[in-house]
Amino acid sequence: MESLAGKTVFVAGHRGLVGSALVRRLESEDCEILTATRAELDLCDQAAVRAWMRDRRPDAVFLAAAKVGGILANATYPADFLYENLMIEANVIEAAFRADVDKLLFLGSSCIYPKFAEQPIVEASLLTGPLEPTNEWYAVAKIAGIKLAQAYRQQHGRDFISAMPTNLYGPGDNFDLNSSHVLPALIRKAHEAKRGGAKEMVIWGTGSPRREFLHVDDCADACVHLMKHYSQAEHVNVGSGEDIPIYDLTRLVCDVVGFGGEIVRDPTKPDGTPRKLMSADRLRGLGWAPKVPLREGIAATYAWFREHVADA
Ligand code: GFB
Repeated sequence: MESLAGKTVFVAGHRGLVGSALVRRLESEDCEILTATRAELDLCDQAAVRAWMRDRRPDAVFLAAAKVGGILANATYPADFLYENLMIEANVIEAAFRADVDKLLFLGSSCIYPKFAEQPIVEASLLTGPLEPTNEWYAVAKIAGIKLAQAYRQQHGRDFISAMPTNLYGPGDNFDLNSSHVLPALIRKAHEAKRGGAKEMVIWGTGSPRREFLHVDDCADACVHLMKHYSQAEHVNVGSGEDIPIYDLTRLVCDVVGFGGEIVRDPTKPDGTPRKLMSADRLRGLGWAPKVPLREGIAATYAWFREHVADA
């Protein structure tokens, strides 16, 4: 699938962070974009997904629908994270097979890798060691998704591929302090501390874990690149190639937001995996590189937060 022009493309999960970025990105591809809200199509309902896919018969599918959340949400709702993600990916991948979809891209997550994987993490590290306990439920579901795509490729010759994005951020993110990932949480905390004239803001854990961040528009661009140019069984890491300690990230966010108070650590909250920097070599070898620098991406996301959340 060298071009998406004239194709019908289903973005599953188009209201989420990645799905909405995919829709923005696909608008310049001259394709017909199919979407379905949760009210129109429950992706956990096998019969409904089969019927929807049979009736629409898309040429390509981006499987960006998932139950997602930050470290606390993952640790608090293990059943939801495992069950919902297994159901969504099993239903969409199997229905895509039945409806003769030409190409499908499944989106996973960097948490599929072992907790103490050698850094930077190469794709071949999958299933070489124990997972990080705070998100093993989500990780197991995402590993099953990779294997499903590979199984349909092997047994039925389908061009189903997988991309593993690192920690993503950008417009449309979840800024709820209990369920969000770290970057939107820090933006909200710094903003509210500044607005409220607070002397300090609290971050979870020790601040020493390192994370890699990628703007979601870069992720969407990488996914379209893979859809057009990649057709192999092995999943592909999608990252920026750089990581940063959470404490330093907090200082960067505070600088962008304009909060000059103290940063206080809360060690009663989990750190999660100490580091998860993915190797970017494979994707770079396929001719793709990110465009959005971290500071610029944070500033744009802060502007979006102010307009759509804080001041809305
Ligand atoms: O982004 P995050 O929630 O998830 O947390 P993971 C990253 C790091 O930031 C952890 C710290 O060490 C947190 O303790 N942190 C500091 C905070 N302050 C905060 C805060 O206010 N909110 C949050 N949320 N974190 C997730 C997985 O892991 O990464 C998912 O649970 C998924 O399954 C996702 O894989 C990409 O990076 O630890």
